[in-house]
Amino acid sequence: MEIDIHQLNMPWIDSPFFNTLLEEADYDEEIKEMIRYYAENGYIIIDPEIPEEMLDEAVDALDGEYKMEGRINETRRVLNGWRNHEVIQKIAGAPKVYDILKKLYQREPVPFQTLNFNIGTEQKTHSDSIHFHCIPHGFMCGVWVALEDVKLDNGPLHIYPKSHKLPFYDMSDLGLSGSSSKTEYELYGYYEDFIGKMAAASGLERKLVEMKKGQALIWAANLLHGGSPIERQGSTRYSQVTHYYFEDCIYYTPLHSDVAIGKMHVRNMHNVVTGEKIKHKYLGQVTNINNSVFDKLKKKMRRKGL
Ligand SMILES: O=C(O)CCC(=O)C(=O)O
Ligand SMILES: [Fe+2]
Repeated sequence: MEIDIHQLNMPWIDSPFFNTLLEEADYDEEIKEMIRYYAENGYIIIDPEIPEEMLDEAVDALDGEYKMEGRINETRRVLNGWRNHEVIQKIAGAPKVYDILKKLYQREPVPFQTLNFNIGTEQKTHSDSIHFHCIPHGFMCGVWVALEDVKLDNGPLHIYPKSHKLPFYDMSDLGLSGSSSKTEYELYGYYEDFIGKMAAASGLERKLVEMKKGQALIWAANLLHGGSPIERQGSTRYSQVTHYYFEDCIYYTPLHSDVAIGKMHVRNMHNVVTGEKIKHKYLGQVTNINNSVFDKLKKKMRRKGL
């Protein structure tokens, strides 16, 4: 029996045969270099070729959202603004971004969530995989678009280059039961504390990322990142993050799961560009995996008025 290294069920950037696969690929050297850089460092900065008017239109749309009573919660973020603003949907579906993501992952991108901000998030270091994991692993990335210049003083992103190669830490690795969460973020503080200490112990460099208006940063699923402190009081940091999965996976949230005992919070999502419901697939077959764990959690939260 012989396995075909071209048919493995994993992102090619994570394949043990990546060098051979890339060498064989029909791309010019510049594109190969971009893919190699991403595979090695877990991020790249690109020009997503989004017209300037579109960036400005998104800022105006956000100003409208932030003025609306009851729309924004204490996290100060606009969640899934694509439902109300075509421009957010267009940024998520930027052709150049799709083109690059297809090259990086060799599968069709599936944008499933947008987040917009008007100021820095100051979010602690984390890997998106704790929220957005999948089987097979690794078919997820974030695309962060600067809607204005981001400097060192208005809460830039920080990243740990190469940290995507660290192990993925599940809640059970921390001695915690994700599916026992009584609220959405009950255990998240423990996770953040662990990741902060783990990142420092890793010896990896923490890098602040300055970006020009219109540039985008793509990070791989497990890359450690967060928002840095806002040093200039009152400064804005308009931005859009679109989170993408790729086709042909089961998508779930480890923060609320205990996979080893069959408790998996699978995600109920829509493609933010097409509006279609996203199907879960296992080895090419659509699977109607149920979401009972999270449904119970939501019911519990509702009962408690949370
Ligand atoms: O914009 C930021 O500061 C961080 C956002 C982030 O981590 C995310 O959306 O996954
Ligand atoms: Fe994140």
